[in-house]
Amino acid sequence: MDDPVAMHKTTSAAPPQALSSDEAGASRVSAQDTASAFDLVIDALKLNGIDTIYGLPGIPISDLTRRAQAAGLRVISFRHEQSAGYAASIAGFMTQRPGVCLTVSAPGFLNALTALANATTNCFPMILISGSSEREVVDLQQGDYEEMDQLAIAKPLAKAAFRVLHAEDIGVGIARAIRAALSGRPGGVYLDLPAKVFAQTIDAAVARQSLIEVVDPAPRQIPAPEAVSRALDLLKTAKRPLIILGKGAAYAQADAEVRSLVEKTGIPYLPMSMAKGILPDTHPQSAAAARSYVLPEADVVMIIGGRLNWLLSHGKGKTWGGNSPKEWGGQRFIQVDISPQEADSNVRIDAPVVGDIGSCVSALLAGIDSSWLKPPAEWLDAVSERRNKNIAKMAETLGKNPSPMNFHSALAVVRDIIKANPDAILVNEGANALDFTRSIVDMYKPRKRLDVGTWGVMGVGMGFSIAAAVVSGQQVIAVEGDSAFGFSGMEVETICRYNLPVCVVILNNNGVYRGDEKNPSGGPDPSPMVFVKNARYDMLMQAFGGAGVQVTTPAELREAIQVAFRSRKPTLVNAMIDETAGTESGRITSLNPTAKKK
Ligand code: OXT
Ligand code: ADP
Ligand code: MG
Repeated sequence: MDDPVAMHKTTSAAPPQALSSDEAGASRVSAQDTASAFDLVIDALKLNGIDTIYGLPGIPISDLTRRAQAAGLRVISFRHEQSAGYAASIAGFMTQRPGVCLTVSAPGFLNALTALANATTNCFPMILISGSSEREVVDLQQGDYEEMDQLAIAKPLAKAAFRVLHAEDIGVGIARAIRAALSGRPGGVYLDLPAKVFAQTIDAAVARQSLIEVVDPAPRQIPAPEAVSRALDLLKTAKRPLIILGKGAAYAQADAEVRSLVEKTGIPYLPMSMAKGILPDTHPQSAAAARSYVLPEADVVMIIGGRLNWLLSHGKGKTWGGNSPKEWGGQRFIQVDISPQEADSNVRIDAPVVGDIGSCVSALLAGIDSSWLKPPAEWLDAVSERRNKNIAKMAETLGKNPSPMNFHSALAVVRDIIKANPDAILVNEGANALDFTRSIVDMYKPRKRLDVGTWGVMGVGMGFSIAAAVVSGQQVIAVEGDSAFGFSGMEVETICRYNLPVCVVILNNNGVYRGDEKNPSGGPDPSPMVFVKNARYDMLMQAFGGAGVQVTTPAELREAIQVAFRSRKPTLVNAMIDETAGTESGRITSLNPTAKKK
């Protein structure tokens, strides 16, 4: 960039008034003698390759959104900050650049905070920038407009949190935020910008000097050679090896290396939900359909970019062949991760390989030559047999056409659609709507499946869909439980406003998990688990000019999605599902306290 800071003639320290886009555009190109804090924020972001802001305007950041748009940044304005935050976080996951979310003070900040915490939990790089109130008034608790000590509140939920008090420090603040979000294990970063900062202007030459273009924000981390040898030595001893790919492996964008490692070793692999598609789910080495067989049976497990958290039953207990929830199944583990603290979090890791996945997998590959012995045929055959059995069972179920339509018959359609459109991005949330989609719909390319992640959080659907469409330009299909959709449903207006190629498919079973529950007291209120029966979510999309279709059969569903994909028009397909088809909490019923008691 020739002139990172657009300079302005500003005679007072008052915040610049709202600019028409003409004025704002002109002010950015003409050489002036001072720069405003707004311009410093915009130019610092641009200088670092950030081209989109996801946010919701208001005091004190409205002008920042206007000026950012005038300066050529894409500003996607949402109806609720939580969706903007989720959008930013998933943009970070998809692009390896921190997604930026911009909000107003206290309530706006808090609305986005769930998304920031979710980003940190999921290792997504994101920066939440919030305007805030006057420091001295906040600190004396004198009741300022939207008063809140935001920095203190953000700290425990973010990977890092910073505040900038002087315009001269904006460049440093944004540079630190970018480095914190991207380096090592990625995460959510909070940047506090009090309204007073926006009122500041500084000398343009000083401003120019203050900006930092972050060099190598996510440095490669090369694993120690002895760690690589230790891992390979352990892998060589395996009779029943297994590779588990987590979403860190998807984030790392080392797709060719990961594929090569899997294929050269010949080891069966299990993709975690958002790692589906790093290799196509139809790959002969995929053990996804033999999950409950391979986990307890494997003797050496190599985890690449995944954690032994609840989704992997903490590496022990029945899932892994232990007799009690705490008992270790006897597996030996290799863990490839950028975080040196991750190993031993749940069970002993015999061979930690610490570094970025690209470097680690390349180093492992360097130690695997043509003399490498493939796993014993006995193991491969046993995995294949189990897998083929489950796939055949699934094919039988998917071949049925029950009336009313159920999860399987509806998702058989989505499965075909993704197969025919492997570049489409699948966003997925719900309970049954999530779990059935994960096992039924095969993914063919990396980073095409975006879902509820580590927290199993509802509400990501529309934010993820919007960012996925904005970042990639690809068609998005969001498969949503009706409850899940409700958390961010108003964002269909945002989808229509930006005319994004998003097709929302609601698997509408009239409730949370199922729609047939009754009030146990016999009173007039409905059960807490159900919604208005046969709700017309499709009309919500129509209200904003999108296409809304209600369907009751797989044939109608197929037609509706195909039309949406052809037209790329915002579409909501309200797919009516048998309200008795779901199970409590989908596949994680056992996590309910009553089930645990039993
Ligand atoms: O090996 P076995 O035999 O076991 O078989 C497995 C695979 O081998 C096999 N499989 C296959 N077979 C054939 N072919 C293929 N291709 C194939 N692939 C796999 O299938 C089985 C299952 O495979 P899977 O899934 O891999 O294995 P398993 O054992 O299930 O894996 C375990 C887990 C833990 C890894 C997995 O289950 C998982 O990833 N689970 C994620 C669960 C999750 O996160 N759920 C979301 C949260 S639930 C709940 O909390 C909800 N809430 C509360 C709430 C939340 N979450 N957030 C907020 C902000 N507020 C409140 C709410 C409100 S869900 C919810 C709404 C629900 O209602 P909706 O209307 O939205 O949704 P519906 O339920 O549809 O009504
Ligand atoms: P999943 O839910 O798919 O199992 P997790 O979110 O639990 O995945 O784990 C992702 C892991 O990937 C984290 O431990 C994180 O430190 C790691 N990770 C993220 N990016 C990289 C990278 N570029 N290189 C190595 N490890 C990474
Ligand atoms: Mg439902």
